[in-house]
Amino acid sequence: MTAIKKVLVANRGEIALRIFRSLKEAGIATVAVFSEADRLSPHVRFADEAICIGPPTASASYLKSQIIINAALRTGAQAIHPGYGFLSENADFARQVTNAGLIFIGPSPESIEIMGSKLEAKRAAANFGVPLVPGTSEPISNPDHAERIATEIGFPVLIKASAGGGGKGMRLVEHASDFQMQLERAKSEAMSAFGDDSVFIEKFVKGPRHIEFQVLGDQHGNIVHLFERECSIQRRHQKVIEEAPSSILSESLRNEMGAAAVNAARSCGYFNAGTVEFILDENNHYYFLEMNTRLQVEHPVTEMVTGVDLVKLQIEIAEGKKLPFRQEDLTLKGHAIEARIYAEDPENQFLPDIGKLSIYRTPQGPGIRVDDGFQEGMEVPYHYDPLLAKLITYASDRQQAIERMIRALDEYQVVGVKTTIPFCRFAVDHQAFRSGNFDTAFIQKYFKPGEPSVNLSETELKLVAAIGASLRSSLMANPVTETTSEPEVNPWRTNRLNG
Ligand code: MV4
Repeated sequence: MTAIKKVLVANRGEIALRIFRSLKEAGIATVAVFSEADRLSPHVRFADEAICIGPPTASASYLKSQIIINAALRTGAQAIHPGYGFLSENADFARQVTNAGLIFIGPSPESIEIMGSKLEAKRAAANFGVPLVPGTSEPISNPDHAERIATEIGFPVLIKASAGGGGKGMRLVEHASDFQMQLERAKSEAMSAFGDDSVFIEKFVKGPRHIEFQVLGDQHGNIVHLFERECSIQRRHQKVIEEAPSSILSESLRNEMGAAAVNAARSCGYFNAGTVEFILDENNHYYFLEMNTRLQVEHPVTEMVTGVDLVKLQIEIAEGKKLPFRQEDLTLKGHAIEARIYAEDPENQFLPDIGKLSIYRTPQGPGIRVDDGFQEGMEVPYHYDPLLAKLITYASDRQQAIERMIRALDEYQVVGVKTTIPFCRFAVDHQAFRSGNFDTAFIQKYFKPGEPSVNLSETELKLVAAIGASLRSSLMANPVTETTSEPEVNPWRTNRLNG
């Protein structure tokens, strides 16, 4: 057991702030690292100390493992929290951190390695009785043999890269006649993207739901699950809306899948926080897909419905403490929804929209949590993921959480960059979402880009533009401390889709 007194967070933006908050509550000193583009970012000011680690490009800063480890050693931090993205699922980084005498706040390098290989992950999970999609368990070596197996499984099949994940390096083959060509493409893509051309075949599950289970394990072999998150509302493998619990799971299916998730974690000797990803088919059969060996973007919905601070527990687990609860102590209460607000233009193929946040006001009030990394007046840097904020609403039931989300999205004021706020509003207000009857094809099915998603009146459009322009030129020079007149645009209307 090591009492951690100081932690370096090897990340930026909202997740760095999120981690600092739990560290501060635990009385642990905080160290931020930042690139030259992040000198003025909130995560830098929020930490007790901050160290510049290089130029804006991630590969020259947030991905520089040795520079980050040196920063920890120099500041006397005993541990590094990697957040998500960047170095979080890099087994070599976890190993280097440990070799430098520091604590990696996450799983062991071995667990990261097993789950980083989708084939190894499936093999490990299958050994622990976790259901898999029918498919091959070895990398394809003989193309003709592979085609025979695909035919036995039945088309359509997916060819997946073992080193891929999250939808990267996946190919759909609808007919046997396309198989050889798609196999070649999949292998060459996998080689150039991951330096590893191992691919495998799975039966294609049509219109699945994406359901993932949060797990926590300590270093004494105790593992529990903290129920599921429904993440079916995605666009090109980017999650848009997540919620907990899923409206489709019965109590018994939840318990069964939860036990399977714990077994998947056990199969690779897992400790710390992790996520076990399943797909659920039309007949409510579930299949293990992969395991993410990090804290996830959407972890707040789990925190809301379980009352557990996942980051606090990550730190305690890294210190060697035992889990403070058993499975039977954990219960679900209420319903939480998260909407990811990106600085992207839903009307223009979701291209990142970079600029200054001349107005930035977050919603407030009952059941609202905003995890963001921005303040009014800041520039959205173009070097990183354009996630502005995660807006989480919590209520006693799903219906109320939806109404609250719509209210909060309407209350959100962002001027200066285009955002996915109207798109999120469209999704949560959609009949298919409200009814709970949707799958991973939701956006493909219902969202028609090109149709204006913000339908303001002429007058409103002009006013928004005029206010934006005038604020852009004057706000930073003369910060507004008092308003003398009412804004002429009702902010409660600006994020609406249709009237
Ligand atoms: C699948 C699948 C259907 N059948 N595997 C996409 C992300 C990666 N984790 C695996 N993915 C899928 N794997 C089989 N055998 C459909 C998807 C998939 C998907 C999964 C979860 C959420 C959204 C998705 C969107 C498209 C495809």
